[in-house]
Amino acid sequence: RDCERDLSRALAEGTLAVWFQPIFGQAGREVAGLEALVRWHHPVHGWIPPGDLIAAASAAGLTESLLRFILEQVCTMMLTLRARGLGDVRVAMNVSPREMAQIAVDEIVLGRLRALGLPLPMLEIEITEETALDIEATQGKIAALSQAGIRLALDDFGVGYSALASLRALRADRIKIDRSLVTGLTAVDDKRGLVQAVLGLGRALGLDVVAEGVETAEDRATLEAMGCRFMQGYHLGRPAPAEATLRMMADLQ
Ligand code: G
Ligand code: G
Ligand code: MN
Ligand code: NA
Repeated sequence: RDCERDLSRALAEGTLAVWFQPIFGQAGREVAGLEALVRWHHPVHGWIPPGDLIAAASAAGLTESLLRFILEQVCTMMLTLRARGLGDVRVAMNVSPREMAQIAVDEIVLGRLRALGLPLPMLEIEITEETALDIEATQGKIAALSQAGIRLALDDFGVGYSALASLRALRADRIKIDRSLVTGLTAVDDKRGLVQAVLGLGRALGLDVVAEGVETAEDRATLEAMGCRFMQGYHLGRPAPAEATLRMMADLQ
């Protein structure tokens, strides 16, 4: 695709958007966090998947600009939440292995939050095992973020192959169980067994566990009965623009 010029224009004009999906705590009764998800509606090609967007940004030398753009939207959301007395709501941002390896994510993130007077533990960075395994390029940055107080979540947990080692190396605060293990777990014994095992792992290590991909009331009830506190998925709330997300949160209060 020759989206690269369009991407630099979209960055300049701000036509890219960051949407937010709620992460519920207390088994679905309160919004404990929001996950920022980038969205780009290209005038000709339509919705561009985030993975393609990030690849196009890299090819165009715009990786850092894109990260800074997304971070800015995330910071705006954090400032708004604080202004509304919702400073306990954590905001999570995905950082891909390539972004973590290629740019000074630690300096950029810490610099921006400090400049805006935002509490560092209000931001969570979601990384995957792949990032954790690329130790040489990423370990120093991850440690700097974590030591400064930024939270770390290990995303897509349960589909990689050395997940347990990553958890230790990263000192993650949170595990997000990949939705392939969660969606439909009520009817599938081995999914339920795996989710139960990850919940036990979280308890043993003192880590919060989030179940992603909760698509039905039935799966939500099953997860609640299993003692899962944090849930995310289309059944509970879809990704939406900032204003719609804030309205949804106000309606819940
Ligand atoms: O939002 P959606 O379900 O289409 O996301 C698809 C993939 O893109 C997921 O793996 C998600 O983590 C990733 N993604 C979404 N938004 C961002 C972002 O802002 N930055 C990075 N690096 N990845 C993102
Ligand atoms: O890799 P990561 O977990 O960051 O991916 C998040 C992606 O999952 C987002 O693109 C989001 O739109 C999508 N998503 C969120 N909730 C659900 C859900 O309940 N079902 C499905 N199929 N996708 C979901
Ligand atoms: Mn994620
Ligand atoms: Na995930």
